[in-house]
Amino acid sequence: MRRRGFLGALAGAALTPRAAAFAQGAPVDRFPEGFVWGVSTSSYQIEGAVEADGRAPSIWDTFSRTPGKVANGDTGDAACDHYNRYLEDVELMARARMRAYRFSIAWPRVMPTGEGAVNAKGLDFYERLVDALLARGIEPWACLFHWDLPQALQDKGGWTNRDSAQWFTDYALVVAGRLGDRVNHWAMFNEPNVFAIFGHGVGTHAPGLTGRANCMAAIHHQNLAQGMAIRALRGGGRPAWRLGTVLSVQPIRPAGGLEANRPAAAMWDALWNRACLDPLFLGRYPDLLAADFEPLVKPGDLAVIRQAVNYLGINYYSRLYQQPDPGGLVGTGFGPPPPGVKVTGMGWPVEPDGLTEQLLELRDRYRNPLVYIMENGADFYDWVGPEGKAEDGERIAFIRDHLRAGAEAIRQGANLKGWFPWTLLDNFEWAEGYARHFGLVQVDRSTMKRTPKASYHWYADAIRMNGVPGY
Ligand code: IFM
Repeated sequence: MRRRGFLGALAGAALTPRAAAFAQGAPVDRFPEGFVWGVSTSSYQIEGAVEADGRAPSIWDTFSRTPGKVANGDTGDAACDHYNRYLEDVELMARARMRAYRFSIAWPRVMPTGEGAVNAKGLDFYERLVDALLARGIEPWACLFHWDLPQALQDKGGWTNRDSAQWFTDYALVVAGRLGDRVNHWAMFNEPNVFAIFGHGVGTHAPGLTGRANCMAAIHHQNLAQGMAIRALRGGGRPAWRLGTVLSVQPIRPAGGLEANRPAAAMWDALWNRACLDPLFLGRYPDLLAADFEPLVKPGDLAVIRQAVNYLGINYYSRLYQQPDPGGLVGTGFGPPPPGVKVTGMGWPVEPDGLTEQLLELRDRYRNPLVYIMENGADFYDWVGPEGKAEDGERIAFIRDHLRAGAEAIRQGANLKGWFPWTLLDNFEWAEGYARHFGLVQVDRSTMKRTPKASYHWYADAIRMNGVPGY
């Protein structure tokens, strides 16, 4: 039903067994037994209800309400109203037989001033959510921080203040203390690198700080917080807990393939990829940034940061192309992708083989950690067809090709154990507001009605087959 178009052209041609399987809709790639099929979201992007039950403002409330910061003046005030509609959203996951859900906890719901007093009603919401997930056979994977820092902590310097590592550790213990009898999978952070770069260096995301020093401080203090929290959770925790973190890792290339752009690519790679991966797995910062981190790193910090995580979540979207830019954060800027490469609505190149490359690099450089794809997806225009179904063939092709790239990496020895597409619902895409659509499910902005897209049904097929269906 969802196979169409060019497959007709295959009719009569001599097919390889692989192409024949594809033409018949059989999975061309199967994943190992026990492969985890899930989906990811984040609190500020979907919850809404920003004033409900004692939640205090986060830096994203402040930022999005500042004129000119977010496209169309959008805010997360309503988002997808998931706070009130979570049962419907859990049902959507259950109907597709998703078996795991990575969501984030909003720190300002749980500890409105960031430290000290705990807001029981905030934790109650996550308890209701976790119970609903478990009742439908979906494993909750909780992420402790996906960018919505309590504004009260930002007023004390936020992640540029070294105390942030202790604030985070205390908060992590509170959340795990309440939910840890039901939640086993914990991610400390989501994309601390991206949060530091755009929120503290470039200034296009909350809290809107700029400059290299702020960016590096935010990176180091999140790294430290991660290490301290993992240590604290291990110390008083449960054996069933699986403690990890989630990083955005993308292969970096010189723009235009030019030799002259190679140093820029190396510098951006040091910042984007290595500044979080290297201290976690190798216990050091990259040489290219040594002078930046030197004033921040206190004796013992690197030993705290280097923790044996149970898993690494990685978010892969595309390769990044770099060239020199004297005005850039570290003297570099984004260059164009190779000519002819398709781009998504965000302008990001579609390069599934970059995922294989990335997974093999983790295999070779960091001793093949256990990896889950915690985000992978695309912003594409979609529409509701005559049958009332949201059609998004480009998204299906995107997910299909990335799943194949993941399967290829597994064949080559990568330790990839699960897949969480980004994302369940069309949501608040940070500085882009609601104009961008990454969801498997459409959300009508005036009624909040959920309409599963073709990609949702296709992904449900992938889960059922434990493989990559034809399309
Ligand atoms: O929406 C974001 C998410 O919050 C973090 N990773 C990238 C996604 C798409 O931009």
